[in-house]
Amino acid sequence: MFLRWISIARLFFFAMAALLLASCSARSPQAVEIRLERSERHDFRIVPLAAGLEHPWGLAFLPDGRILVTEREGDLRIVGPDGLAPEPVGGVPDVYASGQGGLLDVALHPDFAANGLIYLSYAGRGPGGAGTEVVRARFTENSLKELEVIFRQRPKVSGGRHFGSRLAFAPDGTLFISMGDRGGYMREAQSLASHIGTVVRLNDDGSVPEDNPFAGRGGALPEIFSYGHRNVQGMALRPGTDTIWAHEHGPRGGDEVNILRPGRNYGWPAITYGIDYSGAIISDKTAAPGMEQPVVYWVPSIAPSGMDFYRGDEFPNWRGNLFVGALARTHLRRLTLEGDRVVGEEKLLEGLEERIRAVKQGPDGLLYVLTDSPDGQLLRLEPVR
Ligand SMILES: [Ca+2]
Repeated sequence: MFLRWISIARLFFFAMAALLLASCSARSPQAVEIRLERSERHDFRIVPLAAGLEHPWGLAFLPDGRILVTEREGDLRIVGPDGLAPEPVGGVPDVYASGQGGLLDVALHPDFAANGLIYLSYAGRGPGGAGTEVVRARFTENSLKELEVIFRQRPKVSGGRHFGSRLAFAPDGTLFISMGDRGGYMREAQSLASHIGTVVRLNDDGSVPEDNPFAGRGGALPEIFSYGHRNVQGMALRPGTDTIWAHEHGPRGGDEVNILRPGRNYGWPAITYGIDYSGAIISDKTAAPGMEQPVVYWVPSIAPSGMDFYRGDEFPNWRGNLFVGALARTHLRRLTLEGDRVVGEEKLLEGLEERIRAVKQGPDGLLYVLTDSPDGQLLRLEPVR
């Protein structure tokens, strides 16, 4: 009798433990199985590091091995070796979490190990509506201190579309911030009197670099580096150069990868390879004098978000390749480059059927990917040898 009670108690214990595990599974990395993938140049496995992330958007690698992940609704979370920190990072500013707006990218200062500075891009409220902003803060004891907003897109306008926004540091220490045309304001992308539809370049404290292309020119906002952009949600420094590449969403068709050069006009909406969602013609031109052509464009759209160049040792046959996340056609796109030309493309992760929001190489030479959903995941791609 006594033994029977023991076994019933034991059964009860295991049942409760199973229930507890199940209830935790929303944030348990074990919730998703490891998958093996074959591809043209490397076989790899997809290892889930964290699940249950609410529309994760951007990621950054801390020197201690932990990973910062933004969630669009406004939380900044830390993924450690054994999963997520139980509490989000404190001190994150209030964001305009509506439509495509919210907490967007995160980047560490190039000298983070010494100064602890991090940067967040987000949609912020203000007179007129909302606009892309960037805050700089000191990251200490899992909290943000000494917050300082170093950039506010001018003007703020109504609507919840096309905020961009990615952050990228150039080798000279300047910070690039990408934005969008805010949806209903596409004509503004051709104006130098507004930040709408531009990429801006700032010093790390938010001041304007003296050598910015429009600094000192009357009628132009001095922060602007390039303009004529529709909605830039991917930016990365090409290794071995001082040049930042970007991609942007087209309308229906016409997503582009561009090489950002100072003062250049990337054409939106005067030239485009896409048409309006309604089928209406936005422009009958795909090229015009004084406007840049993309390195590559996609019709139909793949809805690109996040990008990085592979420069590590773990996937030697991917070295120099450009990786782009695709939201609409749910894959990770690998582009082979020769010089500035795209000579090959391959779709990875199609079997996941997940929108890919971000991709970044980690300091360990592995590739990290965020999936965009209310139950988003942080995945790591590891080579199978
Ligand atoms: Ca263009």
